[in-house]
Amino acid sequence: MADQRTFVMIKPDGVQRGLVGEIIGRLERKGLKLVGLKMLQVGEDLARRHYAVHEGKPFFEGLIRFITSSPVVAMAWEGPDAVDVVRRMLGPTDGRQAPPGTIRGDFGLDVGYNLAHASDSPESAAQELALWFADGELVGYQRAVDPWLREA
Ligand code: D4T
Repeated sequence: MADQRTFVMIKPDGVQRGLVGEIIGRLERKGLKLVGLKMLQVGEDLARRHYAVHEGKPFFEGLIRFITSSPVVAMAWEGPDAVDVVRRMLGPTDGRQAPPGTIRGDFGLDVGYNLAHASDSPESAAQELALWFADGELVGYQRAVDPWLREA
């Protein structure tokens, strides 16, 4: 299984609620590798580009207001099947439907305030990583623990 990279963003509610460490800790403990990380206040332009696929939907303007309302934490995570693995760790969009054990299922009660975003396909991961990170902001490195995470 080839490694993939995926884009993950802890949204304003996750930062405000003090869940940055919890969310990062879960992804770390899973064995995924953190290869990029920054905190930023998202501007209108980046917000609209990131959520361009939802433009025109009834929740779009509220979503832009929410994502620009307070800082977020943008990250790149790497691992086998990382896109799918992280989506399943987040759980379904609406925290009320998300099963316990998932990040949204354990911490969320709302469809909009749903703590974190993760890319939904390898193609959107590539697009989103290019949108959120400049060349040279992502790092590649070996971890001493890597041989203990997967059979050679
Ligand atoms: P993101 O993209 O943030 O990881 O969430 P999902 O991939 O799980 O969900 P999505 O693309 O369908 O929705 C994007 C974003 O919009 C918010 N939203 C969504 C909302 O506020 N009201 C709604 O009715 C829907 C469907 C939540 C996530």
